Amino acid sequence: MQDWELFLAPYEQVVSELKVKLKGIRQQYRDQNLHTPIEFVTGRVKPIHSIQLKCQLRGIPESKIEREMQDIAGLRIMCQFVDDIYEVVRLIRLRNDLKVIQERDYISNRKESGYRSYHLIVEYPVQLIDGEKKILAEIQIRTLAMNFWATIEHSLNYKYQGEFPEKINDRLKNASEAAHQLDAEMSKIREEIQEAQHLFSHGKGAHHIE
Ligand code: 0O2
Repeated sequence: MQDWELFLAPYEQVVSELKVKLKGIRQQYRDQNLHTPIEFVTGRVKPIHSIQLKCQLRGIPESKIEREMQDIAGLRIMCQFVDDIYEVVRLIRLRNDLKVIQERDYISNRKESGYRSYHLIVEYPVQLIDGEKKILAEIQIRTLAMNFWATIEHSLNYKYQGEFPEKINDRLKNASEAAHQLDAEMSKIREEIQEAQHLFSHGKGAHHIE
């Protein structure tokens, strides 16, 4: 690649714009005093050395990076509840400033490692001084518990360079199940609270949550 900085500039632009837009969704819910399905948003442009490494591992020639490497621009949306993830996906699908071109549900189908998240690949038209350019971006949507697991697993993986001993793999999978159970329990607690509030506000008296 002749000039990485120039190549990555539109990706920087896309990450900044999508961050603003996704944070905008959160703000709209807050302004209306509603539960927001988005807790927080982060974004990054893949570092050059990671792009080069992925090219080597997957045999991607530099001329095909733009179409074949779909996560150079990466956004991550953290949610409180699993249901929120599907609500965010619905909101993103409805938008007409981007086009969803691929979806991967690693929540219903968790990865072998124990990884859970919902991935969307979107095509986003960014306006540059020499015209419009369609850029691919990956949006990962996950709960705080999924993020907790993935963040730690990723940093441990880095230390072990992807080669965990079998026992560690099993323990990480168990930890992933524990995070999954925690998500399920939090959703159940929320449902019971909502049910109690509903009964109370409809004049059926106090309801005890057991
Ligand atoms: P980084 O540092 O986050 O950018 P495929 O190879 O076809 O299965 P592909 O193209 O690798 O799919 O995309 P996939 O699996 O849909 O998403 C890849 C990204 O998801 C990773 O990016 C991670 O961010 C995340 N991810 C996927 N699997 C795992 C996992 O087991 N553990 C953790 N912690 N994250 C995972 P990068 O480029 O690997 O890393």
